[in-house]
Amino acid sequence: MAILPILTTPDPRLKMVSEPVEAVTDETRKLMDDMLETMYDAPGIGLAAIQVGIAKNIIVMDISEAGAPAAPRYFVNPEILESVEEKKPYEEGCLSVPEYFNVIDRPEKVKITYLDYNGERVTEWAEGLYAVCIQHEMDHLKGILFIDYLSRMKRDQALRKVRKVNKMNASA
Ligand code: GNR
Ligand code: NI
Repeated sequence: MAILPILTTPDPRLKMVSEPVEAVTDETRKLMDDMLETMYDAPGIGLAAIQVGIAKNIIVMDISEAGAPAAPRYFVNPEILESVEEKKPYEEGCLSVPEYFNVIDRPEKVKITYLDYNGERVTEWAEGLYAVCIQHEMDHLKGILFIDYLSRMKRDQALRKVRKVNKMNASA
């Protein structure tokens, strides 16, 4: 296993549209293992492959509560089949936009289909934090960051914050 470097905005790779995976192979699973380790190390509750520079439709997630046993989830080629009309606000953050948080409205339930760690198809409804996180991660696969939903002013504020954090980390 390996901890991979996480890209931060304005890295242009974060705007790429990721490609479907042809089959879930041992190579796919190795990448997912490394992504999970990278996510736990960060720490974060989700990670899309493009955040480590790989433009493939792969996501890892663990939304279990602190202190609870680890509950990793793996998503290959996820698709949203249905979304409810009702939107719910949630304060989001992103490892690619370090130390910036803001509230985003998203559909409160989405029906998704994806391939799991073993390449088996799963189709289910996601709600609560699961719905927030899968939509945030699937946006990464399309090159979208949560700050793209904010006003120009708030997005610029986020970008300034990231630049400052990156500068501090570089000099530390
Ligand atoms: O760790 C993360 N926390 C989070 C909080 C609210 C909404 C979305 C997220 S995902 C984020 C990790 C990340 O950047 N995934 O792409
Ligand atoms: Ni993110």
